[in-house]
Amino acid sequence: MSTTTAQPATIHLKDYKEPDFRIETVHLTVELGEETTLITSRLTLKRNNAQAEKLTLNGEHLKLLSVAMNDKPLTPDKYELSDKLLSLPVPPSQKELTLDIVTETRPQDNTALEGLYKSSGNFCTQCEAQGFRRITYFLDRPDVMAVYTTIIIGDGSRYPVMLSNGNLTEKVTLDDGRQSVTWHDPHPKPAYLFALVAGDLACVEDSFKTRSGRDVKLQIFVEKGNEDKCEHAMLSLKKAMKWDEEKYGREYDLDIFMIVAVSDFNMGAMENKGLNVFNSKYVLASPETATDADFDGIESVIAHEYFHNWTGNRITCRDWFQLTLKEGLTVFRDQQFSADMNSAAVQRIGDVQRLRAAQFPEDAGPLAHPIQPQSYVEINNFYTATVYEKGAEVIRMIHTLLGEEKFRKGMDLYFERHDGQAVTTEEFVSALEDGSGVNLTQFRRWYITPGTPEITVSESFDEKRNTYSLSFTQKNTKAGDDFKPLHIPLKLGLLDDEGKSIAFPDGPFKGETEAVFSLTEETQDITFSGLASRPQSSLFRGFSAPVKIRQEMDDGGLAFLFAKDEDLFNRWDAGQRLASNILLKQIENGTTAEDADLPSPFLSAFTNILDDKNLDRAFTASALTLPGEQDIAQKMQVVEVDAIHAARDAARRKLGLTFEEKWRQVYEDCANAPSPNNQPESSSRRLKNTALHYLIATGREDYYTLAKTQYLGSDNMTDRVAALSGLSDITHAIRDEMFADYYQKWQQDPLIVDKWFSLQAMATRPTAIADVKALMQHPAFTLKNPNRLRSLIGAFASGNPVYFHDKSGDGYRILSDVIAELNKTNPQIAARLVAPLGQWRRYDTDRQELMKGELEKILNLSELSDHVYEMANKSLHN
Ligand code: B3K
Ligand code: ZN
Repeated sequence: MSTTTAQPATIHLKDYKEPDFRIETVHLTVELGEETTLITSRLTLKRNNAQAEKLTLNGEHLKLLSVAMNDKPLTPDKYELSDKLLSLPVPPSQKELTLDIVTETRPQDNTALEGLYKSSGNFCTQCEAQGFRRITYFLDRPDVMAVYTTIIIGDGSRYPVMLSNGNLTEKVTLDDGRQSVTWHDPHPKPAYLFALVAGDLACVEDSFKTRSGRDVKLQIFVEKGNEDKCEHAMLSLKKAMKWDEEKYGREYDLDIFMIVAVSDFNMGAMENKGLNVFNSKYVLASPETATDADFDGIESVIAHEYFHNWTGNRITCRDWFQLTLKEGLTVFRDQQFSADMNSAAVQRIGDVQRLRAAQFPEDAGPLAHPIQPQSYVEINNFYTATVYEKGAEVIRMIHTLLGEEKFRKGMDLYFERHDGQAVTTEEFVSALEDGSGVNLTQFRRWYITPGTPEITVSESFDEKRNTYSLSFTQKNTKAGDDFKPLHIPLKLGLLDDEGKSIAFPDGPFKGETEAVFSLTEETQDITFSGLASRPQSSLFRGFSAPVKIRQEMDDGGLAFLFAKDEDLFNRWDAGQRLASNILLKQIENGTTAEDADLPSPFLSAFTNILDDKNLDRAFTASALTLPGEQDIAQKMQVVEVDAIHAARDAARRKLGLTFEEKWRQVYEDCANAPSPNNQPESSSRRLKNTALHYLIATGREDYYTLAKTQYLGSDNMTDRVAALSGLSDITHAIRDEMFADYYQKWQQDPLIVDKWFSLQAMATRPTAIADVKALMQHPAFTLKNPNRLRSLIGAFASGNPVYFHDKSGDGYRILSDVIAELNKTNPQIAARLVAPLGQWRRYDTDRQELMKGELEKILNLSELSDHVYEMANKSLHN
């Protein structure tokens, strides 16, 4: 903690220096206790800088009991100790040394959930990014990679399961009756990948035979009673292991792979070597208790953490500025995996929805940063949508530019060249370049340029010459004065009047119907000759670059693409653009769909999709869902939350009423008839529930009853939650009855109760603010559990724009009061909640003042954590 007077230091990439010493081996002995836990560490070090005269180790929130160098105890006058560092003089003549350090911690009091802490009575750790320094004094930086041996000692009846990284080498009972287990991890690793778990946990076991024939033991540890909710996680793990072998040639490298599910966890999961620790939300599932979306989330997070074994663990980051090296790449890999396991188009739509919802606003606001940030105060604030999601788009663009085969060659070279190293994004790009033979010089700018590029497109058709020209201009308001055009892959197709693909009549892609062009200039034209008539272009297919497209296209053109484009992503996107345009026009005119019919090109394309029985039902559901309120907000100069909500709501009601019969039919078909073309049942549920929501939007009570019948009669959580969410916005006895019933039935299961909080937090009914305040007083609410906190406060601030931005300012106050509380106990989570207030420039002046007022209040808190300081300060002043 720092006070508001002393501003925390900013760390710059340009100041990176190699470590003065390297740690070769670590022998840790962790004696677990109910009061204090004792950590004895023996390190062997080698000098790396001939001149260095002292060795400085990181350590925070620790009680130092003793230090010995080369087996000689050091008295306190022989070292310097501050609240963050321990410095020991080492004469330059000394090339090697050993250190023995004994520290004490109190894991049960650790509410920050970093380092060693307790969750539901079990010990666990979280060391990324800088948690290891809360366990012992260390060179806590990713370019220091050591071989670890860990001995865990404790009460074997309380903590029969004791785990760490690598392989179990010994398990004995000591003379004093305590249990002692020893783990050895042969792979050198940075401290952030260290993990330790101890508790009375149940284990679900399976195995996987690698392609070279080795048997790997797979274990998932959960709190007792949850053993029956691990099947999907285990299956996902096996699929991921196989996929990584087939797609990237990557095999697992230890004899055992363990996953532990814990209930108190700051993020989704953590890829510790051989011992992944997971938020239980991303492990536990059965159809009874988890929704289809939960199942998808588990599949992708399990895969993500597993894939880190190669992209992150065997090849790690040189420093934290390189975070996207492992995160962007691994998100790209998990997206590829999920696309291969499920519908690729639906997966891509979801990827882009997440990017636009979280990353685009970040990139347009005060917290904008390049995927490789150049400076930070608190690294934990940089686990952002930009580093992850935009980082994944950057890798995807490399993949698009190189093509599958050359991309694989580049990746093979990357693995071969850098296995066992801590590297930079530059080394990654060089390997991809060398392996593929494709020049990526200009492409590198993506790594250092903040902001979402805007591409203005204009087109012309010369009837005399039969040429069609597209002109593209790049702009990026966040890039500042030194704006330089980026290398942007443009996947493009041309359609004829009927919507059929046209083969390119000339040029480098002659004869093909789809190709990737490179936009590299600030303004650039692409011309096609030999076309009989003006084609309809389909640009940035599959979202081939993370850009905003400014293209004048009338309703007819968008409706045409919405109805016909063979690229399903672009088909969906055209529908979203069209619907946004319609709603924005209404908002501008002060009308809603209650006043006038929706335009007929939109309605006929909508009908077209509604009637098309060959489409994947999950795709149909996405295509028939209007853009979210926040998507529409992004297209407005000054966001009008109430008008957006009213316009969207009225359009939903209109679509409900206009197609009421069809929705009923769709509902019936999806509920009863099997899905066509082997689509998964989840696709049918998704479309069925889309239909249900449109029926409810009609306002007819019959459909409230239908929702209740679905809720009561259903055997799965997807349908139950969909029925509840369909009714969550209304004020009606059926709604209250169902919410009460749900809590009553599921109150014992925290993950299910989280959904109950979220649905109410996001409900847009006039009592919303009072509802949220009342829920904060509910006995099941606590600030201590990150999932519970996110389910109420996170969901309200990010998922209920109308009431979070209520004119009274009450919504903002709820958030800043919670931030103030959490600043003391869990600064990492507190800092993550600041971003919605940082969007103040997007709102009217009254709201701006209110939001800024809350940010100022936060900055004036006494004992402001560095985490919250950085986020609030940038939000207010950048
Ligand atoms: N690498 C972790 C995230 C750690 C976050 C630290 N604040 C999970 C992941 O991205 O896989
Ligand atoms: Zn990751």
